[in-house]
Amino acid sequence: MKSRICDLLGIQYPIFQGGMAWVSTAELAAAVSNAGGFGIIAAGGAPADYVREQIHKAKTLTNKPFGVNVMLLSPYVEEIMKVVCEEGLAAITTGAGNPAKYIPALKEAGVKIFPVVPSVALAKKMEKDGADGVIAEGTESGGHIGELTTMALTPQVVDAVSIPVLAAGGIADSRGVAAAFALGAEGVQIGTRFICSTECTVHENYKKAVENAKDRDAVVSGRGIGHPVRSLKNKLTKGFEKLEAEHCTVEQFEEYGAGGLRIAAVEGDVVNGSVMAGQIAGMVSNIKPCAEIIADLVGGLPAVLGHISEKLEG
Ligand code: TUI
Repeated sequence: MKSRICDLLGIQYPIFQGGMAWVSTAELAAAVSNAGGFGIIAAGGAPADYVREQIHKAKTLTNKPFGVNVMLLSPYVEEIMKVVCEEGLAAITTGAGNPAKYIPALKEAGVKIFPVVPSVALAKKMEKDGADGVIAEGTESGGHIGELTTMALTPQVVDAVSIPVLAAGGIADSRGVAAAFALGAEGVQIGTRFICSTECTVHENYKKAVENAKDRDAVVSGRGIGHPVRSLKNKLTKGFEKLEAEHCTVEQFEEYGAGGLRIAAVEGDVVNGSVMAGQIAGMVSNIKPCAEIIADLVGGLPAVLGHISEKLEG
């Protein structure tokens, strides 16, 4: 399992760990990088000092390359971009917006950039602006999502750009990895599977909720107000449903959900909090060390390829 992404970053496998706010801490990122993937610390909505501390912590836990995910709706984006440049990170990923204006400074500092793109148009723009690769993230993903599925978005992005494409959304085993490569991707980004890892520091209740989730439990709230977020069905998502049915304002919706992710991830209140997870949560039913998760993803590929050639070549 090799691609241009491995050479760009000096990593063994082109497997990015999703930058999940309140979930993707230094411990998780370091464990993924130590296992040959690319671990990513999520900046989420946290201040730049937190991000710097997390980077320093990860540097004590691994000597492999790792990155930071910058959520572009954060009020601290400018300072966080300065921190990632000063710390000489290998790469960042971005989400929830267009990072074009930060690309020149990142390039100057030697930090590679992989924006998450929900559309072909943004993928093309990112290539033109100097991105090193793009992450085609399908609506199967957890958290803040776009409209298109991984299956439809990935090959369209692959056809539109020459830089490497990673596929994300709905991938948690070797079948998903092989499918992503079949669509032309040269790497994958995996979030939900890594929530249920030994090294993930999220509250145990959050891990259990993902482990116990079934196929239709990861639902979307906020589509009606133009801010779709996927999380596990609970009292909070039922409240969102009610608010949307009553044609609430964006402000009312945001006020109801404020702080929900921290309540679930840190306090472990998975009834009233926001348990962001992707549709593939239904297939995640155990907790394993990151090294084992990655060994399974890679080690399972020959059997998947055997199945494909047996069924397709007769
Ligand atoms: O960013 C994510 N997923 C996230 S961010 C997040 S933090 C949060 N917490 C509470 C409420 C809202 C957010 C939780 N999950 N994924 C990457 C992603 N990026 N998904 C969609 C996009 C995206 C959307 C529009 C990327 C670019 C974009 O561009 C618009 C434009 O300006 O062209």
